[in-house]
Amino acid sequence: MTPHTAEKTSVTLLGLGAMGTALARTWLAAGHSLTVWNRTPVRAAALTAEGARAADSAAEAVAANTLIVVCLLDDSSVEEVLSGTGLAGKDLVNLTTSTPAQARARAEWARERGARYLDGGIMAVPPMIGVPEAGGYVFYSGSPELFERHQETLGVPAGTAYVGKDAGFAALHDVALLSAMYGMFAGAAHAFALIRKENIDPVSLAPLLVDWLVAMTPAVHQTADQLRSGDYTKGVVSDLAMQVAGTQTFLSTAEQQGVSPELLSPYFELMRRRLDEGSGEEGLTGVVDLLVR
Ligand code: FVH
Repeated sequence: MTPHTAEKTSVTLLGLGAMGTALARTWLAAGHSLTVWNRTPVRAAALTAEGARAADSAAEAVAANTLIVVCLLDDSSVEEVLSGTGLAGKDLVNLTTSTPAQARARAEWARERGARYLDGGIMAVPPMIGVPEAGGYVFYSGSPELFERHQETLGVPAGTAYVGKDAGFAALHDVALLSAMYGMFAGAAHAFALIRKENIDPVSLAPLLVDWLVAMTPAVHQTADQLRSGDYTKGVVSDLAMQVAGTQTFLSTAEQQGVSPELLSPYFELMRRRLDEGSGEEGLTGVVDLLVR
């Protein structure tokens, strides 16, 4: 059994990068006994001053507690670090960003070594950790029993969202949300590029951009509803035929402003392809099907 201090689960944390250090501080502040290990030992020094115990090796850190949290750079560093440790009987929670396939393989790898496994996808940057009002949370998937057993401890650094038994689902949700974020940032980059050579203060454009993006994002619910029902014309206000006709205005404006259309063009090409399939009365949902190979 994992030892407890005042009913709080003791935690072992492997990996003290920016994220690992932020996680560690929240468990220490909440009164959890914490054993840490990092490849570069100096990163543990500040935490030992705050009450953590620094192990001399990953194997020693894993031996110290039942709950083992891993937050390393990537999946190959996880394998490297855990390979020499005794995982039998351990509750392994892997918060390292990975692909769904890597997460599923790591779950099987852990099972073969006698460990229970939960995978996590962190929807936060380090300053959001331990700050509930910042809205950060972590997707978890894998063993439901493990999630239930450790939900309280895992909820100390950030909110928790369990998304299923399939160990790959946390990574899949993580990557899906971050991919959408990059699309949004790409759009904002194009918008700023359009005004870059004009006498328009980017700081004055920023709140306009934010408000517009916030006003538009509820359309995601309509997309989801259409994907579920299969009716891509349901509730459409701005149809694809109109939107494709409008793309020329965006491309001409980019050209006139001396801005590359390379971020917009791939999306516009997909809209055109869907229109050419005879889907002019739909909105933009059909693009999803064009992407799925
Ligand atoms: N920081 C962020 O904004 C994002 C937010 C969302 C989630 N990510 C993921 O969290 C994982 C850890 O990220 P991090 O920010 O802590 O990353 P670094 O500060 O670069 O620290 C990396 C740690 O990994 C250790 N490490 C790397 N390679 C190895 C290895 N081969 N063997 C053992 N340890 C290794 C590194 O150790 P050291 O360089 O200090 O010796 C750090 O502890 C990550 O998956 C993000 O995608 C963060």
